[in-house]
Amino acid sequence: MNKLLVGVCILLAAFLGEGWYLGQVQSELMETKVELVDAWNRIAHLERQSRVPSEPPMPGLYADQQWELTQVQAPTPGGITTENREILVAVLDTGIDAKHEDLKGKVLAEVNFTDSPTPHDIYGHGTHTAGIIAASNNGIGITGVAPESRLMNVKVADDMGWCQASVVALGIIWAVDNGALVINISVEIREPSAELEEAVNYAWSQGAVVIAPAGNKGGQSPVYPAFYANCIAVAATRQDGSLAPLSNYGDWVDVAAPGFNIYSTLPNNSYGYKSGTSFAAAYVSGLAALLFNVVRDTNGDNKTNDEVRAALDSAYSIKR
Ligand SMILES: [Ca+2]
Ligand SMILES: [Ca+2]
Repeated sequence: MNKLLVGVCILLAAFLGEGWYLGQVQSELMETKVELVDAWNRIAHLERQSRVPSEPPMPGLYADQQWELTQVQAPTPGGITTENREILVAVLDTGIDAKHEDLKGKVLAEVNFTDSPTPHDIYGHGTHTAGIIAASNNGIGITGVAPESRLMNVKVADDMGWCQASVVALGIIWAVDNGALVINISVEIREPSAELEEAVNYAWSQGAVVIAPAGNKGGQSPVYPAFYANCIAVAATRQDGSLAPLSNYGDWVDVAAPGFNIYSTLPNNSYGYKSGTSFAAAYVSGLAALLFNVVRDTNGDNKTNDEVRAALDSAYSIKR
């Protein structure tokens, strides 16, 4: 637990934009340092922009700490070049309300692996996740972490929020085969599944990153797929940067991100707050989408998911 708290403090410092943060990223990824600064500036810009009254607080905002963000040199809106590719993010969840005013035009593909009669989001979880990642920067509602990214609605959890490992595995394979580079799986499954692990490994082998919540039991027990080596496990922090009480933690958790009282899109053009490691995972998926724009294949393996993961690990990791 002490190690985790240290990590959370480090995470908090990262969000403050302190020099050591960029320094660490730069030292580990010299090739991409300028681009990473751009990505960071972009995020800082989005957070400041969200103070405009027409756009209520962005998910996960450290509202009390925004004055630190003003210390970061942010580009003007017209000068943003970081997000020049439309990265495809698969949202494996309870579906997405693709007609939401803040998600219109975002969902390029949808598939329903559940018994529900519709791929749309009845339960309300997947639409919230989708907004954190990709809500439009359009002067209404909220702005997602990667507002230029595009989404795949891969419904793997039913209208009560339940899902099975084998179904999630199918969803992962479908998403990868249809071009997703970021696979956000905001579900937690208690029992390990060889099928699920194989699907995660397949996604990694095809150049995608897989991101999943560490779980909401407030303990150290692993959940899946987050526990698997090729999946980035995300714990949730509160507004003050401390670990959210509901968040799981432990040596198997990779990074931490905002996941408490997160404001985002809900079905039928509404908005609201939710808490949980699911939403922390969504935040990291948005960052991953941004990073796919800026990293280069520094080790020559013809994939950039390893560089994206390295950047996330170095900037947001829970030090052990
Ligand atoms: Ca918006
Ligand atoms: Ca590479």
